[in-house]
Amino acid sequence: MILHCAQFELTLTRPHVMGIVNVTPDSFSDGGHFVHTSAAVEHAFALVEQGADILDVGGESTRPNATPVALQEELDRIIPVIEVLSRHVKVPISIDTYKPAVMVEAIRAGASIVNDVRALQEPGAMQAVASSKVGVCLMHMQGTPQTMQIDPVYTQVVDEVRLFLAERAAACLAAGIAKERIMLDPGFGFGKTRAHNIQLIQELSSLQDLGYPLLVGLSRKSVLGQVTGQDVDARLHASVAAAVISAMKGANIVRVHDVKATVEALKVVTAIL
Ligand code: 7PJ
Repeated sequence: MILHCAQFELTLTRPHVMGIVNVTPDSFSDGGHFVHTSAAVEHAFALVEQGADILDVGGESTRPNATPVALQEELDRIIPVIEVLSRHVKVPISIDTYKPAVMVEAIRAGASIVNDVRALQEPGAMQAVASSKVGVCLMHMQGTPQTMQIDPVYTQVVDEVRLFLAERAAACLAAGIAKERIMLDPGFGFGKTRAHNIQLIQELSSLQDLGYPLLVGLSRKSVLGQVTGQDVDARLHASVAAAVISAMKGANIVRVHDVKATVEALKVVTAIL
């Protein structure tokens, strides 16, 4: 499977690692450490050194209950980082945003992938991606980050996630976005209980027949805390286990904080598979 994102072509014959670069003072993890451009850039360089295949730059936390960030503040955080990275690293830069104006500016600054937790549902978002050549990650979420964890309810979580992702992919195709530019993500922790998250990972393979690369983000998430009893800063081992099982269930890209550990673990997976 090949993913086209701007000038990049990723051959997804082995699981790829997307390293998380937070530029957010209130982020769920690494909060406050990478607020400044230079710190975020240094962190990103380190992740590439550790083997990251993609860098995912985010300026607004989407953790449950996070305060929304104003457009200009989000731009001020991420644009300088993307400008430097796109000139200095050889891997695609992804922008984690749902705001069309941020997508447009990030693409102008050199981003090659739009990673949208709202799956291009904001007015103007679809057009922002369609009028470029960047790749796009469509993620499933029930509700909004402010309310999504209050009481998520599904009749059949896997079927509902699959249907949503299929509909959003179809909308992208209709808007002129080539199939090779699209990847799908069930959205772990976004309006899902522990049981929903576990069932989605158990049945991840069933999303493969949609015909698109699958991206999985479980790194340091609360479901791993629920299973291990560990705080967010002590979920490395759980996160690596989750990345390994995701890859074995068919994930083509895993979105992680801990790149070095994940890259090594996935080399073992690839050698054995
Ligand atoms: C995800 C994301 C995810 C995609 C975040 C966190 C919350 N993008 N952005 N998938 N999670 N595609 O990292 O804990 O799971 S922010």
